[in-house]
Amino acid sequence: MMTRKLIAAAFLGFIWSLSASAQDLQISHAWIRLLPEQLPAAGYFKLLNHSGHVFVLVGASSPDYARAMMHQSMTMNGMEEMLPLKTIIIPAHGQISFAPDGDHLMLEGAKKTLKPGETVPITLHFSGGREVVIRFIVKGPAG
Ligand SMILES: [Cu+2]
Repeated sequence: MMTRKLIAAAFLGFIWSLSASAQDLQISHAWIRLLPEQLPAAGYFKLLNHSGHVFVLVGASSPDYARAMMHQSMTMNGMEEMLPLKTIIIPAHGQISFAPDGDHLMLEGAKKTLKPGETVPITLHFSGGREVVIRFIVKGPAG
């Protein structure tokens, strides 16, 4: 009897934390910069963590692109380099931003022709299996 109550309480707590998590993450300024020819597009956004726990971003995906990778831009020996990012930690009550010349989502293999003004759904994957889907607005090369 006691055990069953504990399991029920744990289960409800699990459900609560899942639903609370989705509201705890606030994503804004989500946009994609298209580049000419077959060049990959770049995805940018701001993510605020309103919760008291750490979130770990582990990847991204989109039905409109074959691949969505997390990259970091940096200058090494005067050359622009991009390094893959495996995980990004968002501290409790912290924030991260993917912005031009910094971290970005590298979107390769567009599955259809996208035009400025359209939106593209991108799923952000967090450790623990949590996912958040955001619609990114498509902009031209000038941003
Ligand atoms: Cu890149």
